[in-house]
Amino acid sequence: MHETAPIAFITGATSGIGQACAETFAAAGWGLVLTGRRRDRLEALRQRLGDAVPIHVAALDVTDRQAIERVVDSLSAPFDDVRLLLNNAGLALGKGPSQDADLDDWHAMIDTNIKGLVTVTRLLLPRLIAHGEGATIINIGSIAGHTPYPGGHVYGASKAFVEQFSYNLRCDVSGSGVRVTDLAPGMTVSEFTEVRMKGDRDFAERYYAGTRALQPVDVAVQALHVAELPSHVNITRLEVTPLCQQWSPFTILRD
Ligand code: NDP
Ligand code: 8X3
Repeated sequence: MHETAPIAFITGATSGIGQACAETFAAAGWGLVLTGRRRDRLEALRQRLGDAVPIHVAALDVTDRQAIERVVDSLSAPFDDVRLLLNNAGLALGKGPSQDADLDDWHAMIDTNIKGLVTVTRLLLPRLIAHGEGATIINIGSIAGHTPYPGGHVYGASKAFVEQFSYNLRCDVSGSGVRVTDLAPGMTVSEFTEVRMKGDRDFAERYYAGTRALQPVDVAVQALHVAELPSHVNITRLEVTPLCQQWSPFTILRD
């Protein structure tokens, strides 16, 4: 089984959606390259999943171009034959208005959600193209890339970038067999809100309280579905929200 396992390279595998993808893909027989900054969590995943499927872990900060180059260059068989790149690492920082935002937060979101994603993609593209038919890039976007909201500023804009980059990338790899999908979740219970609110766990608990938000595994099964579709099928964008999350009408300011 190990010899034939398709390989998924996952960024941000240490928590939330990325971790659920690691678990879901392992259960489906995929071999995994698991990355993220928290090495202890990567090791724990390797311990837990490594008996069933081949697992390679690499501590990786996607804002560090040289580190990505090192990780990609050091992949050896079977992990060098990447069938799926799951660009999941990402974060929001802050939810106040733009005029109060910390510029360092804005830059960190751009460095991670945009520059990190394009760097990992560019460096792994030759391997995906070499894999050919059936290879897939899933970029984790967000409903925030389509739907503006107060405090969404750079986070939402970074996810709009992810969507358009996915489409443009798909044009360029046309004919190579590589598929590209923008997988755009809505509200999902993870460490996302705690990170956004700089460790304010009470805020995060209140935010999810009384909802039936998506669980990370709900997104992971969508990713597995996209990756295991017949090789001639490309889902361009897949938006998934919990039933409890809905649009609002425009807000009208009156005199
Ligand atoms: P979590 O905070 O639970 O997970 C974020 C993951 O990204 C962690 O594994 C973290 O790993 C990793 N990460 C963050 N910064 C970096 C970095 N510089 N280098 C490498 N890895 C990094 O949040 P989610 O699971 O919810 O978020 C995953 C993705 O889903 C993100 O792109 C997010 O924008 C998106 N998303 C989330 C939604 C939600 O409601 N939760 C909805 C829509 C989209 P580590 O800290 O170990 O590096
Ligand atoms: C995260 C979803 O609505 O909190 O991408 O911005 S939202």
